[in-house]
Amino acid sequence: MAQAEQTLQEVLEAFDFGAPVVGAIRYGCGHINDTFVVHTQPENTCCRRFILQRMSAAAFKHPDQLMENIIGVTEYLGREVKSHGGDRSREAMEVIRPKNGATYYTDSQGGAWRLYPFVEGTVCRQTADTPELFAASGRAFGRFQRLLKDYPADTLYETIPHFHDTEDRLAKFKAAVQADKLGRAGDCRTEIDFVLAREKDCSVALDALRAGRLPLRVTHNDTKLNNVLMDAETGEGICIIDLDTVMPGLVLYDFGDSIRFGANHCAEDETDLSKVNLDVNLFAAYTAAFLEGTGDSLSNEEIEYLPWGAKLMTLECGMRFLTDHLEGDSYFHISREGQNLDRCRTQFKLVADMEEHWGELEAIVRKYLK
Ligand code: ADP
Ligand code: GN1
Ligand code: MG
Repeated sequence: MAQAEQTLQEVLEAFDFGAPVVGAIRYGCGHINDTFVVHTQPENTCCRRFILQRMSAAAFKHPDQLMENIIGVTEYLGREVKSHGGDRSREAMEVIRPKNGATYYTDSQGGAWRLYPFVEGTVCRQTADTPELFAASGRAFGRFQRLLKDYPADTLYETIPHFHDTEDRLAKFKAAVQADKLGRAGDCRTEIDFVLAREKDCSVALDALRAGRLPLRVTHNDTKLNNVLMDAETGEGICIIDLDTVMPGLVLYDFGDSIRFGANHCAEDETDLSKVNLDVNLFAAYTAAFLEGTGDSLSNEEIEYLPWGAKLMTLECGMRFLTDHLEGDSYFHISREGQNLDRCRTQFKLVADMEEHWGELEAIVRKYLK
């Protein structure tokens, strides 16, 4: 039994669920945290569900700071949603504190656990089957960005330092290749050379930031399709989840990470690379919807850099998967040997596709310049 399961009983007792707990099982497809759905049975109503998560110790060194960020952001979003006449319980996450009043519970093994209400009447998608669905996620992430536009960014802790610092990711990747502690680098020569041929790209967004051409904003930084809950009836994206990496960043990070994950028709770990193709129509649908969500808050330069967001987030994520493969899969959860290398290969195939369609991607975003 995995360690998280072993301590589950202790953790369940640390929270007040308001009704007897009837079960807790693993849930979702996240790569980072250990997520459980908890079922409770109130006396006179139907089952109430909760999301209980053990935060990843490999990813997050300071759960106290992480939770302070999340409480600040969810309370702010809650007020924004209410002031726009929305339903706070469905459109913004809410942290439920443990009985001891802290923001999370530390178990006897040192694991850090938090609790959220389960947002009912929603679905979480793993692939963008239709342009409409993908567009709905884009509107939701764009709106998220706009709602947080006046959030005091300097109060946010950097939960993972250098998270989208692609130059730093490149340096860490090179160190992993150099150390080659498991002797895996020999089998990854093609992928290693793919990165080395694109070293200069890793500085494109950071150079623009340093030159003052792109502003820092409050960004989500992990805008995969499965980090937005869609209304089960209407298909609209209603609640943005997985707020662990809400930090100051560039808007192109949020745009790009969504494209990386969703603008194709395969799983992130697909092994048949002939099936892995960038869908330019999905790119176009997402662009229109994301920019509808952000309203008129973006500058022309931010819009012009959006294709770079797609390419950089995909290249960076591929590098991260490969680094983890070389280092022994200690960061991203895997369910089979070689899965991080497979994930890396899909990302690099998508980068190559983006390069091939670069002119089309630029033409799509150019339509939105003011
Ligand atoms: P990870 O960082 O590991 O990706 P997430 O916070 O994204 O963890 O949660 C994993 C999955 O759990 C999500 O993709 C989603 O399916 C589900 N989930 C998370 N929070 C909620 C919630 N409040 N209501 C319903 N489902 C949720
Ligand atoms: C992780 O937490 P999750 O599964 O939504 C990762 C992202 C990667 C993604 C790749 C905190 O996202 O940065 O892009 O996997 N999150 C963290 O699928 O590292
Ligand atoms: Mg997630």
